[in-house]
Amino acid sequence: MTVSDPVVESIVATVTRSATEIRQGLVGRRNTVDDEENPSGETQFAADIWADELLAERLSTIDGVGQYASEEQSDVLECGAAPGSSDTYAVAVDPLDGSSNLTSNNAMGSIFGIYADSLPARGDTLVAAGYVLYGPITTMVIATDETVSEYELSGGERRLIDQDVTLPEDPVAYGFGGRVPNWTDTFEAYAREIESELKLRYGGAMIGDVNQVMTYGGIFGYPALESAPQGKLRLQFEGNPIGYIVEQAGGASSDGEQSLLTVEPTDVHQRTPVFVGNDGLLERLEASLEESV
Ligand code: AHM
Ligand code: MG
Repeated sequence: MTVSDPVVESIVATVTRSATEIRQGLVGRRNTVDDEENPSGETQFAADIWADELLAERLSTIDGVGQYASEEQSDVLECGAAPGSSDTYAVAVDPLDGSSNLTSNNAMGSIFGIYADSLPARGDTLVAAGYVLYGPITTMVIATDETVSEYELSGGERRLIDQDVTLPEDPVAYGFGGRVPNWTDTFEAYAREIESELKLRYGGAMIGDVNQVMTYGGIFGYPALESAPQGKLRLQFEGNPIGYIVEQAGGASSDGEQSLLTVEPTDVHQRTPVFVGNDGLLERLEASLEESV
């Protein structure tokens, strides 16, 4: 199965091919790099820098990709005609999501969003988004405006295993980031309700945790913290692509007040609270955050 837009298909094929190499290249790149921080002020692992260089080189040279941006680089790379004009897109990437899990050898991911507009762009200008999950096997989920599909990746190829991924109606799993003492009172009250209804599944890599929600239904959230009112995750590289994927699969996304896809971006590296999952759970979340405790 191919994606109907040729530029989008090229991007997806390139990520597919690269994912196998990224997975193999993790060996020997689990160390942090002294004095290196990403634009969000976080320590970088050797694998973060390497995966970004590999994807930047390959994605920026695709005809029809006008901008490449990544969580690991301060500046947007201009590499073609301005996105928005003549079938040119901007690609925003989190090359290695959850890379602190390299130390403990747990799941990680790669995330990409393909925007029809110049970065920073609203999530509702995404034409496709996807993620790779490096679990016991490597899988990829791709959302377009037509459908959400899941693939198994092997040897640089992808094999379709589900061409219509939808969130199960009866939610089972939840995972919330940040330390409980740093949560706001309103979010803590909501979390207490949810933990009495659903099963905790939190592994410290958003992609692993979101894939639990995609598989079993439920909610993933990284909320605003008392110490970090904008939360931890980034809108362009994480919030928008995941919000788009979950919404296309029949679920909902929110920054606590509105769909992530309608948030007006001001900066490529801006952070946002991120919530994705079943509609009903997201509605309750937004109602709870409005209340005072
Ligand atoms: P990263 O993309 O720099 O690895 O950071 C994002 C990760 C998410 O995958 C995950 O949900 C979150 O950070 C975990 O943060 P914490 O360690 O605070 O639970
Ligand atoms: Mg990330």
